[in-house]
Amino acid sequence: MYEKKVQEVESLISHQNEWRRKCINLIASENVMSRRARSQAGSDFAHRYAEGHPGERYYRGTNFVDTIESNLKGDLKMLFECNHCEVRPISGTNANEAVFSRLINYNDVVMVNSTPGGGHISHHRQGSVGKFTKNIIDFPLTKDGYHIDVEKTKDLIHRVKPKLIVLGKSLFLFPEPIADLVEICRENNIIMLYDAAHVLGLIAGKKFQDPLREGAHLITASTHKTFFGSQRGLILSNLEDSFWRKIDRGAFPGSSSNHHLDTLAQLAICTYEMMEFGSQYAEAVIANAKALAEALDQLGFDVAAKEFGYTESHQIAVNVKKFNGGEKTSITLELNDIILNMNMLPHEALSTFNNPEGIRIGVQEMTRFGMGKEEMRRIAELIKECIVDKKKVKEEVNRFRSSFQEVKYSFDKPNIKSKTG
Ligand code: DSN
Repeated sequence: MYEKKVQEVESLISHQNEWRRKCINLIASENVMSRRARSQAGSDFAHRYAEGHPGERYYRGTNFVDTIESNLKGDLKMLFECNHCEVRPISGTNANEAVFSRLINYNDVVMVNSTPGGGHISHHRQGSVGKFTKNIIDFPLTKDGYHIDVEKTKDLIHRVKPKLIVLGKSLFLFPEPIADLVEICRENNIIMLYDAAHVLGLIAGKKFQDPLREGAHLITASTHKTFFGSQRGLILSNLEDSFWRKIDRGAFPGSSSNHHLDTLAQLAICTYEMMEFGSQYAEAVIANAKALAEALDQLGFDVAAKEFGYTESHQIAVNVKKFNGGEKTSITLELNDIILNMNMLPHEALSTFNNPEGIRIGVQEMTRFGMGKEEMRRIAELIKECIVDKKKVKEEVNRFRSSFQEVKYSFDKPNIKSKTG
């Protein structure tokens, strides 16, 4: 009786696979895995448990995953040049929760990036930080809205005495002022956490700031935006062992029990791809983001932060108020197989969240499919034809995308078709 339901799910999956191969995906928080990483989904590890650490599990039968996990941790420590690495959080928010739950006591003051200023939902009142304290204070921003105002932040720190400051965000165009805030954090015993979810691959490729070297105490991240996947979380640190033990207990048993072993094995494959290709990839991503921003600007779009060169990451922010706002624009683009999200911009009030003035664009996925600056200029034209000229560009989008099907910056052998695409 329920087999039809199974067929329906199978059919939806197959439609998704087929459709997304034809789309230009510009969602800044996504990426694709290589065929070799993707094809490991559903291994026997998908059925298993491995609570605890390699070599000290609560279950038997974990020899193979123990080897993968301990090698992966060692290699991630090498990649990010740190003493501690936690790979068990199953998402970036889960990694944040592991840290927040061990560091924030009731009524502690925590400073974060505001939602319009780009801050992630897990940093806020309604998200993970809000479970532990309601004393959440936003960083003051400079006039352009895309940078923290360091002097005003220092004044505020003296007044509100935070226990923790959380740098890093979801609308993330420029590096954070870690080095400028290190001294004041040291003097006031403030813990500095850097949420690197969006820029982890750029950091791994050594093309963005290096948070631990600049003085952050902890990095949390998801592993599938500018990093190559799979969809999981990480915590990295150079802090002393006694402090790290708290974070370790936050990850397990604090915020997870089993940690999804098949995606762990995929993360290992993706990490080795990043170690091999991360530098070239990160360079191409940033060059592409700048090229797309410049092309959109030249075509009449109101691209944010022009005076700062638009971006130093994989992202661009565009104010589309004159095209009826972010919601309408993103829907029109989706109807033409260009996928991105509406986004609040720094000057907007929280009440605009349903139809903010902005859209956020990320180039990391199309870069992974091998696109370069020339293709970025073509994407800008397609967006302009769709939004300004009100033309239907879906067929042209599909035709253009058909030449970019192989996942580059990987050990995949070209021209071998996979079942899942
Ligand atoms: N909310 C996601 C984003 O930045 O798109 C991350 O969790």
